[in-house]
Amino acid sequence: MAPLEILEFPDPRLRKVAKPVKLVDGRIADLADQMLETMYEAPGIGLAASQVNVHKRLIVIDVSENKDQPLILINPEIRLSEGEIETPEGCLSVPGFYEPVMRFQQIQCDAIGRDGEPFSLEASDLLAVCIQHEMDHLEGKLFVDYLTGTKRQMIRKKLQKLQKQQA
Ligand code: GNR
Ligand code: NI
Repeated sequence: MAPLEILEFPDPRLRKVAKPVKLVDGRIADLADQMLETMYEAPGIGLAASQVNVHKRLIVIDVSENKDQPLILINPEIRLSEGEIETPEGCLSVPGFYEPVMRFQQIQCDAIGRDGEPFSLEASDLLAVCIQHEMDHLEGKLFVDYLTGTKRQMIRKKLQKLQKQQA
């Protein structure tokens, strides 16, 4: 199975707000599996459906060392959040750039799994950061939005130049 194409900043499609998944059916499960494959191949520790141009509230994550703990979160909601943590973040849609971003250090979230069953998850540190990063994608938000305008423009110019060379 070929990996899905990942949209890159400043593609305006990354700015769309994703819609809730109404029914977790086989097609959604297949999409989640394809997204995991795309994420592992990239490689990355998370991927939001928005990044593969599917504007539905679905994210996949694996922060484990051995890449053997895939998480699929459908319609994720953060219920509780506490503390602060600053981590250098990267993004498959902003390739090659890493900048520190402030996030909640610990969160509790509710989501629906690949099997259609609701579940809750407590997360801290990198997993918590990754969930927040992916949930931002569902709102059309990117980590570069937390940087200064100057830095964001510099990144945009560099990426646009690379994208023109590849076209
Ligand atoms: O692969 C990724 N690494 C990463 C590192 C720090 C904080 C967040 C991330 S998510 C990113 C993959 C991605 O772009 N997900 O949307
Ligand atoms: Ni990202």
